Amino acid sequence: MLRIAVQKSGRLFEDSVALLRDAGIAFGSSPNRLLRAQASNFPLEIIFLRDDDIPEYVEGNVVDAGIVGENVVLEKQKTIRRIERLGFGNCRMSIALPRNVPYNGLQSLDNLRIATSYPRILEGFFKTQNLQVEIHEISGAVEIAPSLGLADAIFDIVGTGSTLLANGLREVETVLESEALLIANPSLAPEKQEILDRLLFRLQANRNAKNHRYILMNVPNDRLPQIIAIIPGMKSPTVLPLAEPGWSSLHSVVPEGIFWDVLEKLKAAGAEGILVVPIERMIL
Ligand code: PRT
Ligand code: ZN
Repeated sequence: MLRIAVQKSGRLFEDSVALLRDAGIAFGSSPNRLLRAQASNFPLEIIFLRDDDIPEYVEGNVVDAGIVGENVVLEKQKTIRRIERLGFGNCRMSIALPRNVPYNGLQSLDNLRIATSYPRILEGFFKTQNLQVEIHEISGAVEIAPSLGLADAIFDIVGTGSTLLANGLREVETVLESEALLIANPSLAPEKQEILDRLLFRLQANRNAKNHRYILMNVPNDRLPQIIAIIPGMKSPTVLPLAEPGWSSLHSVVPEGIFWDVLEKLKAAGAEGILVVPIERMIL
């Protein structure tokens, strides 16, 4: 049995639970009452924790794996293995100044007092810049520190930026971009590693499916070479004869990010009856 920690409540909770469910893992969850859930169809136990505790519990073998923001992983500096980037919980960590304070690059921050809940990341950043700042660690409501006179600037998580705006602050430097990560203990027993590999296989199949579209189209045979050249498929496309002589049906898989461009080119090159279909699961 593999034990995985996910956030008990908060910004990563829903996406973490959805990620496991999309991987076909069934478990009852009412995290407000229960702190653990047992999957009924996969050797997995889910433990619901505060996100800040997850890296330490993974390092200490209390759980085998966890889903947590990269920002927390970087701040906690625990010995863990990064397994996979999960594509949700995206945010950035930035330095912000009161709106009326002029900013002329990092030099403007020299010798300022900066409030943050992430002192280690901030310290690491300024070390690489060869600048001195005074870091004030506070555990929450960092964005009000400048207006209280506690600090000259802040370093915090930014999503849309509206919290900064509402507190009269402006983002002046992005220090890092973060997303949720799957992490694991560096020395899992082989049986546990095998379960983690099975989980990872499922997560990757889902992610590949989301990132691609299946396309089908009818093509006059004399245009086939030209049209095949347009398609950036996994391998070469499938070409099947149509009942109507001189025509073929062509099938392929196209990355999500470019399929509109590809469609336009295909149409211009003479493809007809183009269908774009979502993919349920995809194993490369
Ligand atoms: O209770 P627990 O300790 O588990 O949760 P928490 O309160 O420490 O964390 P939570 O649930 O707020 O965030 C969990 C993780 O989500 C963070 O560690 C990040 O990896 C990620 N994440 C993504 C964010 C945001 N987006 C985000 N916007 N975490 C926090 N915020 C804050 C931001 O600092 C601001 O105060 O949300 C507020 C709104 O942001 P704006 O910029 O959209 O206004
Ligand atoms: Zn937290």
